[in-house]
Amino acid sequence: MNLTHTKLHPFPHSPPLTHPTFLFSSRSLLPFPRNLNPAHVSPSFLYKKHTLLRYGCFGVSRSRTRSSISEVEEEQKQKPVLVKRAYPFDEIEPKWQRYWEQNRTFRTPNDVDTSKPKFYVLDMFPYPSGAGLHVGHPLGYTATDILARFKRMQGYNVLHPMGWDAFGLPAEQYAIETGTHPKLTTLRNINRFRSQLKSLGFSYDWDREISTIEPEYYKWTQWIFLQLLKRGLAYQAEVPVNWCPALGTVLANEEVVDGVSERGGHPVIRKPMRQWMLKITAYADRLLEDLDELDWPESIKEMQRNWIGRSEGAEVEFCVLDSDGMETDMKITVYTTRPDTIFGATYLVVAPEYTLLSSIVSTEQRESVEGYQDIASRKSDLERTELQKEKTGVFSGCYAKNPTSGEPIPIWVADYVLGSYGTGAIMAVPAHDARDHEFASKFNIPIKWVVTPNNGSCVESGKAYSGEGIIVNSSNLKVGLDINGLSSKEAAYKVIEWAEKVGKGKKKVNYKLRDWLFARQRYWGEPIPVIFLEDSGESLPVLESELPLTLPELDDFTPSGTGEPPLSKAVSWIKTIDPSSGKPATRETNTMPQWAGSCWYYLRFMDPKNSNELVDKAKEKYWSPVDVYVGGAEHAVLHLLYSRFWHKVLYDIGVVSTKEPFKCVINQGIILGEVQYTACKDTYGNYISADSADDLGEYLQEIIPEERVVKSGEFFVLKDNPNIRLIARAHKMSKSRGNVVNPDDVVSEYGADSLRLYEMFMGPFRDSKTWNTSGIEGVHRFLGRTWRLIVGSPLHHGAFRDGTLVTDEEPTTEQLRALHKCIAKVTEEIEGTRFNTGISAMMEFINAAYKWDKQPKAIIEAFVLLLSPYAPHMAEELWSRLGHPDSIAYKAFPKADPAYLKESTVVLPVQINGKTRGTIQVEKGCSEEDAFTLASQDEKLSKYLNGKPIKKRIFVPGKILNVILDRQNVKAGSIQ
Ligand code: ANZ
Repeated sequence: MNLTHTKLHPFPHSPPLTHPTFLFSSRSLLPFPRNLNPAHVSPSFLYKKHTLLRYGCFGVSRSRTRSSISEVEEEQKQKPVLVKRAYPFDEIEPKWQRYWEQNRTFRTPNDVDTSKPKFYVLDMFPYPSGAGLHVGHPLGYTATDILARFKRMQGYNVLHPMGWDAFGLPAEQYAIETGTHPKLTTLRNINRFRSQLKSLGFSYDWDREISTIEPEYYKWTQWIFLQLLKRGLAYQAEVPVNWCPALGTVLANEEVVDGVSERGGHPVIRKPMRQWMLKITAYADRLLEDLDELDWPESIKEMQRNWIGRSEGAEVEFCVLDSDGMETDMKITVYTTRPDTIFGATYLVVAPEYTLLSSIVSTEQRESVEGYQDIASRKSDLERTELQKEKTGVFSGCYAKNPTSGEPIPIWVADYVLGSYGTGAIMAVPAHDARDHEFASKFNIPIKWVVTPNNGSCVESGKAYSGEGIIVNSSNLKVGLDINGLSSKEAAYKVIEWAEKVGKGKKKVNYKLRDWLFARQRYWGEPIPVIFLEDSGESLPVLESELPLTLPELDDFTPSGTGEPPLSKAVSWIKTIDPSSGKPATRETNTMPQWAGSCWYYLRFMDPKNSNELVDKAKEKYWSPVDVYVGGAEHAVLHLLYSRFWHKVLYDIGVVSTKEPFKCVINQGIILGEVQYTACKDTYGNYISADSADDLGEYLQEIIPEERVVKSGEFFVLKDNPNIRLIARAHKMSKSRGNVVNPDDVVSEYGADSLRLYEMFMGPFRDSKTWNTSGIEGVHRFLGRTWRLIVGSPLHHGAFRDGTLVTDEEPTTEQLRALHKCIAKVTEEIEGTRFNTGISAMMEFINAAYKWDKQPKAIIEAFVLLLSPYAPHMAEELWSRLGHPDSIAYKAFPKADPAYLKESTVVLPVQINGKTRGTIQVEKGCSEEDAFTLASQDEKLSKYLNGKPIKKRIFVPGKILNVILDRQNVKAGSIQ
């Protein structure tokens, strides 16, 4: 079904739905399950079934589309400015940013006093894209900035740097399209990013700024490569790459979509090419083991474990038979994690790219096998191994002998087996592996049961039983193996023991982790420092003294068309001489992948200008490891794994002193766009409630502006018709959806402090959250209230007075209590990275302070210190108005005094003649007399006490007041 059909379109005069006003992709057309409530499912799912209204029909909507952005902007220009500035942030913020810059306030000196504790807090440095910062960036950056400022105030030496991961594909693609040198584009983008970051008041040490594209930086990236090469950890191999014949270039995985090039839609094939590889697999065990020590989110650690994918099993040899069924010299070695199931192996499968395949395949089957190999070469590994995908394969025309049962079994070729894993061949056990079962059922291959579930439960018919259990049908005394009756574990052990004894196999550990393909056929990357002798082709490392090997200038960045990288066009650069032999040589023209520069940048920040060493030993020892590393969950595997690998190599060669680079990693959540409300309509254009839309079959959707929506219980409904339930959903911000919020706009409307505070206040730091403009107005008002409390209301002409309203009076106990409660909470919440609840505590404090007649300086100063990591511009301004000539950034963070944290009052039960008649609230140290007076004044208790003769009073301080009345003098009936 095509979403652009007009059959059900209620607006006959509207143009067909073909322009990009659609909100959702129409790629898949899944049926809409009846039991799903549309109010609870993702609209991308909903849109698989129904038609959309075009944007023009939506009325006023927050949703913008590319074609309508200008209309909406025009409309917004005409709107009156709704938000009145709550305080003069537009004067304060540039003033303090200038101050910090001029005074280099956040510079971490090279020679810090190392007797003080250190705190290294790092953001995943950004790729400076042409789009500039989006509001997702400041989320992590504000959190790290709060931590950095907080720790500085606690007396730590803080390292809080920023830099640029600046090599990358978009700049190169732009260069190809426009001829603009990627360096120009990248530097322009860096300048924009830097000024945007400065406008948010982040306390980076800009003296330490680094960029991966600068030769002084990539000199050391190249140096690390040479160390890897020296240790055999970098090597060359023929590896299949995505080759696009029409574009004449190799494509990165992200440039290939469904087997065709993203640009132009040309077919892409997998073609072996000479590549540089890094032997990360040599570190697989250490990368796995050391994960346990790290204070990282469990989910990332698990993803890394899965990526490394350690599995224990066995390699077993199967002898290939000739056409007469006799054993040949040829063997196929399979890798299996279930040697216990070997008697059930009724066929073998080899991958289409299996190297021995051409010598196995029979003459009759050769053509179909080669045809199959060709088709498989166009598929990615992911496509091939997708479980749901229908299995395909061809018979090789040849058989092998199952070494345990002695039976001949067919050898098939199928792409669900990958050449790059294990041995590229498997023994297929269709009774106990789902993929094998599906394959065997399709091609009528026998299925032999060899495992029964332990608990005797039935096995679902028509399906594989993949669990462990008790072994059956598995004995052949001719080969000396009987595993019947054993558990899967015992049987596996025994099969391995048998295979080792008869020389047919061995125990084997395998990893999913592959060596890292470390070459790109691109211009905009670090040159690989290797030369090739012209006569022998031998590869030699460039001398360390010749580094950096700088990227030559090029005017033409287009691919060469032959698969040779663009650097092959730098003819004079390529030609060189081997300094040791004087022989002519040529340079490597591949460049390093984008991951390279980001693998070790955290080390360079410790010593960014060192031209003799990657990092000075003493500095590294002091600053390592990174204490807190904040970034997006999308880097959970590759970046973090690659840098851990390089770090371990650097550890082995004595460059770094710690086994791991990042002690604690935190992923900030994603910020979704504003919630969008959608109503369902039947084909006549009548609204229908979202919960019943499902029954209709096809239906339409209309975006409803927020003004027409109210909340009713858990749901959102139309204001003028509460029976109509709406779909409420927030979407990832994207240009095409038109829901991107630009931080620059927020800064100019509300100020950087409001943006910082809002991003922290939106919700728990690690969770996904939705942007909400009224939320930012809320925190902006809070800052305004804080300002007015301390500085006073605006004067009649709108400006604010100089100085503050604080007084020199001694604070009251109540004020001290409110302050210290706030200090304790803010401190605890920053330490626990629960920034949102820290802000709530400050809001509570300000509410309490508004009830006081006077604002004692001692209280307000401490509060301003608390506020400063969050809203540094306002805090600096208030701090200076409070009479301090220098920055607040290094002033001691207040400490909570436990004396003020204890609850000051207790609830005291009051008994009269042994019966509890009520309670009174008293100060903790309250005397018997005061307690009695309070009880006599209490509305409920007074009627028992007033005017009554008292015989005795028993008072246990803080616990109870018991009053015994003189009964003889009490008139009957007056008390019970
Ligand atoms: C026989 C068998 C019987 C298997 C059974 C599984 C269940 P992991 O844990 O991922 O290492 N395999 C081996 N090499 C393969 C390749 N190159 N491509 C696709 N599959 C491959 O999985 C190892 C299991 O995956 C191996 O154990 C093998 O199938 C399959 F009841 O061997 B098994």
